[in-house]
Amino acid sequence: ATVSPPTPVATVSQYACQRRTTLENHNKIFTEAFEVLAESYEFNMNEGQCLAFRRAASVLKSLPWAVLSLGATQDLPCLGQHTKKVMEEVLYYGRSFEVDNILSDERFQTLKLFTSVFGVGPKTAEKWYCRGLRSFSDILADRSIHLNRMQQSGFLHYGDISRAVSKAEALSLRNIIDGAVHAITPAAAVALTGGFRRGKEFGHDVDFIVTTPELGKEDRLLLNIIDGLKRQGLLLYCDYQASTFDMAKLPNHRFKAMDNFSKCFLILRLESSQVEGGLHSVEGDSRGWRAVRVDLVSPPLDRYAFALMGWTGSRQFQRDLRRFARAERRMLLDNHALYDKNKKEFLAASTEKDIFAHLGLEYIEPWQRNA
Ligand code: DGT
Ligand code: MG
Repeated sequence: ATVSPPTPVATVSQYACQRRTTLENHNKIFTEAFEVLAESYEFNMNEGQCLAFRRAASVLKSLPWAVLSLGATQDLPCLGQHTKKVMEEVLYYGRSFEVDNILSDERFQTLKLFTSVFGVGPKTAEKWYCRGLRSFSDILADRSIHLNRMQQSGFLHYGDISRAVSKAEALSLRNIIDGAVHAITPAAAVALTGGFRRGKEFGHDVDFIVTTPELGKEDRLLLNIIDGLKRQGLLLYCDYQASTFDMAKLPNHRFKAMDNFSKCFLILRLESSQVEGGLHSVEGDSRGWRAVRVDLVSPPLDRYAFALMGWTGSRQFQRDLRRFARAERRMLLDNHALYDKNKKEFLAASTEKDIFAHLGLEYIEPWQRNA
């Protein structure tokens, strides 16, 4: 890796979908600081500032060189005054005092701890914090708190699901899902998506897309898979959501909303003996199994490319694809469809390459979408 910008410096796009971002991050010292700030703004419901720091981090992640001076950032997009001030501190002192203050702040630490539980978002965490709760034992001892089913499972399996999932574990899960799917119909297919498709070695969960060539059978397929996993004794938790997909609806460019495909959020039991090289978690291995978070989504086959694109991420890459489509092409993109507002028509796609081509973008490989 080079440590200074090559001359002349190629212009860097403000859109992540016009940059190639591998997992090799030469600017970790800055992007890790930005992530803390983004999270802190997220806890304070300041979406604008949160996104500004995520965008800045994403730009730095795409650089094939390390930033060694503020001067080197002069031509980079998405770096505002605040981000540059943080970079300056990191460059001169090796740390940002603003970030250090956040990291030692009791409210930040508590919200971070609470939101690390499956099923607990920033709002619930805030509510618990305001009641004076500071630890898991505070929460579990408070009789006035009602935990929903998801949160109960979150606490029950906390040790396992807060530990990273390895690629070997993800591949073993693919075999298990594959087996469950093919026991139902040999015509169905399973694809590993999310961070693992982008080449990550570890993830917080494992994401799969399952499809059947028979249109309209998506809900049935997922229910059958769930049933199969249950009969094998592998299902520790299941939140199934039937499809609410409406093919006439225009795509929603806002990223926050989840898509409307049939899906389920699961916690599965993974046996050590099924994973090449054993389980990633030391503690889990002595027990012989571990719990893992798995998401399955089942789009209709004609929407497969859009679903695959959306679920492959990264979040920042997908946000910018949608922003680019709207601002630069007058098109609306989401996990379901692409709509051209000029022509007033939907644009079909059977592969991700079709979607990039409709948008007039160079194709970016999944492993280059780690924005
Ligand atoms: P991980 O699991 O932490 O290693 O990283 P990813 O990239 O697999 O992230 P994950 O599992 O949270 O989500 C997988 C992809 O699904 C993500 O890259 C984008 C998409 N996705 C996740 N949550 C949302 C959401 O709330 N809205 C939308 N539109 N897409 C989402
Ligand atoms: Mg994931």
